[in-house]
Amino acid sequence: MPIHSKIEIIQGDITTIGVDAIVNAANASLLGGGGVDGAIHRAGGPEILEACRKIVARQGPCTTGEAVITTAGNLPAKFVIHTVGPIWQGGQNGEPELLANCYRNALQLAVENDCKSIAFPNISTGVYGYPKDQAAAVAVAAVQAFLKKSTALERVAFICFDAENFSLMQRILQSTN
Ligand code: AR6
Repeated sequence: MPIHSKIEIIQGDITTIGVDAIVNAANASLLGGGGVDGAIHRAGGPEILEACRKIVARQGPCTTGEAVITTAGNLPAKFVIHTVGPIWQGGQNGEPELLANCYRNALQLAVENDCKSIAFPNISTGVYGYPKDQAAAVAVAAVQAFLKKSTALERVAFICFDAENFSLMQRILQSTN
């Protein structure tokens, strides 16, 4: 299947998406927060937080760009992959590479757990302040590069909560096809 037909852009709420894994834009503590993180824990229930606590007890806080996997609790997805995006600091502090690592590591973890489908939010573009146009370009490039070298995933969806991210993502994806 050509790579471009595996990628789709949807406007909506990631907690409603029935894929094998949804990705959470978490923070280092993995203890929840606002934005998409809050929505995932609210909708998924306490099982997710319990699993996150165990991970932190075992390995300590998550580093930026790292990804870890838990149950999805009550959500329609099977797993939640939690990754920690970079906080935007002007762009000269390795932000693009760190953001690309979030996508790469989440995709790799999905494949290792036999997932065929995965859905991403627009990591770092809320509270963490990453400019949406630049984040969209990094996200699309990282996913396309991964799908070129690994054929295990059949579907990668970007779930854009806001209209601005939705139209930016569509434009960037079209320009690369
Ligand atoms: N489904 C999909 N996307 C959503 C949803 C949803 N239900 N809700 C919000 N978004 P943010 P960050 C979008 O702030 O910038 C948390 O407190 C939102 O429109 O959730 O990576 C964590 O605990 C935006 O485009 O994550 C961290 O402390 C995108 O999700 C911190 O925020 C990301 O916005 C992480 O900041």
